[in-house]
Amino acid sequence: MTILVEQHPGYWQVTLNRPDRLNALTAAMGGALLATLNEAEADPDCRAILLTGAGRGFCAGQDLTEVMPTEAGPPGLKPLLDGYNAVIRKLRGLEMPVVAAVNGVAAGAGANLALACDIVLAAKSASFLQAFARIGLIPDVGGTWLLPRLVGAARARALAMLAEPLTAERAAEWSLIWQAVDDDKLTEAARALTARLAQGPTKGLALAKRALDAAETNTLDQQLDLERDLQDEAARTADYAEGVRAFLEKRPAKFSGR
Ligand code: LHQ
Repeated sequence: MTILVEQHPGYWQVTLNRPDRLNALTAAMGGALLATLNEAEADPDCRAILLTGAGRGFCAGQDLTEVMPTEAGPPGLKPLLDGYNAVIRKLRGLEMPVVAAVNGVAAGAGANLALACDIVLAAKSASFLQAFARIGLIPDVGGTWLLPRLVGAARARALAMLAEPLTAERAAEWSLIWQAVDDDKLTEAARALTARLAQGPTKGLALAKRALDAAETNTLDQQLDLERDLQDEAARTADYAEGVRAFLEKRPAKFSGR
C-alpha cells in the first residue's frame, strides 16, 4: 500500500508510504492519493486531513525511475502531471483544512505537494528542496504559483534556479511554512493541530480557504464582493449561531462543522 490511512476522531491521517524511496511519487501512488482524498471528503465524520510521510523522508518528488528518457525519446510527462495536478486541485478545493507534517526531506513535486496544504509543520531536521533545476526541469505541481506567493519573487527565483535545500527553520523564517518543530514533537504537534482544526467551524474554514485562494487573482473590488457573499454564507451556518451563543454565554463554542 503506497498510501496509508489512519482514521482519528474528526480527521484522517494520510501517510505517503514508500519509505525505501523516500516516498517518491509514482503515477499509481498519485492516483491512490487522489482516491483517498475523495474518500475522506465523502466521510461526514472527517473534518480535517493530516498528510505526512513514512520513514525518514516526506516525499522525494517524482520517482525518477518511472520517467527515464530512453533512446526512443523523452518521456511524455503530461498524463503523469495531469494526475498529480488533480491531487493539488483536490487539496486546495477540499472543504476542510489540510495539515502537512513534513517529517523529512521534501523534494521536487514532494516539496510542492506539502506547500499546497493549508498549514505546513516541519521537523527541524527536514528540508525543502526545489530539486527540479538539478535535472533540467521546472518547479511543477503548483510550485511556480505557490513559491512567489509564499516567499516573494526574489526568493522564489533563487529557490527555483539554485535548487539548494532550505532548512525547516529557514523555511518558517521565510514564511514558506507555518512552523518548524523539534523532531520528536512533530507527530504530537501535527495531530494536536489537526484535531483542533477538526473541531473548528468546518464550513467557515472552507469558505476562508476559498476566499484566500480567490484573492490571488481578484482585484480588491472583486474580493470585497466575494468576502461579502461568503461571509453572508458563513453567517447562515449552525456554527455561527453556536459561536455567537457561546461567546455571550462565556463558554467555549462546540462546533458541529455545519
Ligand atoms: C529516489 C528518489 C526519486 C527515485 C530518492 N526517484 N528514487 C518530474 C517528472 C514528471 C512528472 C512529475 O513531476 C516531476 C517533478 C519532480 O518531482 S522532479 C524532482 C524529482 N526529485 C528529485 O530530483 C530528488 C531526487 N532525490 C534526491 O535528490 C535525494 O534523494 C534527496 C536530496 C531527496 C535525499 O537525499 P538522501 O537523504 O541522501 O537520500 P538518498 O539519495 O540516498 O535516497 C534514498 C533512496 O531513495 C536512494 O535509493 P538507494 O537504492 O540508493 O537506497 C535513492 O535513489 C532513492 N530516491 N529520491 N525521486
